[in-house]
Amino acid sequence: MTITDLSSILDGPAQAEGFDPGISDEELLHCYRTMQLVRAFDDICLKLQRSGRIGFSIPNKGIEATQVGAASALRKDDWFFPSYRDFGMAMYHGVDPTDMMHNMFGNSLDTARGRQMPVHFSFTDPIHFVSISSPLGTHVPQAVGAAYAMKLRGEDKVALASFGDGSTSTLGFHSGMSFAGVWKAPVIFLCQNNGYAISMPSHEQTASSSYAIKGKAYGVPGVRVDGNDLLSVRAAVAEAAERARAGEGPTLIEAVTFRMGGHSTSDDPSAYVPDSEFAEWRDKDPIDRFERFLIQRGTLDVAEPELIYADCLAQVDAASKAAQATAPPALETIFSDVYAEIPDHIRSQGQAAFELAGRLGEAAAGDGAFPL
Ligand SMILES: Cc1ncc(C[n+]2csc(CCOP(=O)(O)OP(=O)(O)O)c2C)c(N)n1
Repeated sequence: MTITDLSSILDGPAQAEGFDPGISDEELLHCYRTMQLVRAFDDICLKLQRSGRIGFSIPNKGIEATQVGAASALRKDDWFFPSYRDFGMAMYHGVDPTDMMHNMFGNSLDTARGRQMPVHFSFTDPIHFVSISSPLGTHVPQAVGAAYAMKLRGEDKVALASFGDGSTSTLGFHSGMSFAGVWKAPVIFLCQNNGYAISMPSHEQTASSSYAIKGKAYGVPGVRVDGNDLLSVRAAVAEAAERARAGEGPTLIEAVTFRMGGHSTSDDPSAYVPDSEFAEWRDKDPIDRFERFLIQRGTLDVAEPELIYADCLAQVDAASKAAQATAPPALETIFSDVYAEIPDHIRSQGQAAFELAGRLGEAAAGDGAFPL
């Protein structure tokens, strides 16, 4: 299905009797459940942060369809270069919420051993989910480089670089787009235009008529989609992936959406988002829209959404309890995972740190009790 500017499948063709989304019921339900799981994770992280058990979280409420729709159009062996808001992509491809909670608590089972910020996930299994970069836009050229390498190797994989509207003002965005256009790299640029970059509204971010149009200068086709319509996002990303795998190069997709919460748990959006804007987008809630579609076609029973959400909450709650019960990283992790063979001067610094911690009674090497 070809997506034209801001066309919506859910509000358009999907309304017709006998509409065939070309996706199995099982797959539709997996997308729906993943969106609910993202929301449950969000809700529980907010409570954990407000009750002082984690330091920080980044809400996703309102943009679940963009992430899950995009992930559902890609394969497990593709490469994801996500933004900090994209954990729905990992969940879609089977990353366990418990593994995510280990990151939220920065414990010894966190893939980054507590060295990253919360919500800055990285996974190598079951998908290539590259560690999230806090400096905006820096992952865009990385995705282009990875995509170009895959092309040189003759692989038919694609890379997805996902970022917000504010990130289009970074050098990484422009250099990445430029190289991708020249090299015809198999990369998909997904700009999640959620209206604000923290408190800066889109009209102060750019004088362009859209973000999608920015591709034109680099010879990269651009398209805007309804980011709160899972089917539209999925169709646009599927089309871009098909082009990329066929050697036709990159695509820039602008998904128009809205975050129905703060930028992070340190932010108060009521200071800069008018109430009327919140109300307008609440009516376009991506989960509700997809739910209505599934109920209308008989794929979901009216009683099921509540049960599914309760089940997701229970799953995330269990994940959070497991992560809280896991020991913090061991002291020596400060010195590990950088060198294949630890150089002598680092080794002796480590030794001095272990001795000092032991003398202060804070921790001994390996006991995981060092207050990181
Ligand atoms: C290079 C750089 N500049 C500024 C920041 C501070 N910062 C963190 S998030 C953010 C807003 C980003 O907005 P956007 O790219 O639209 O993504 P969103 O948070 O809306 O998903 C800013 C300015 C940063 N992390 N990196």
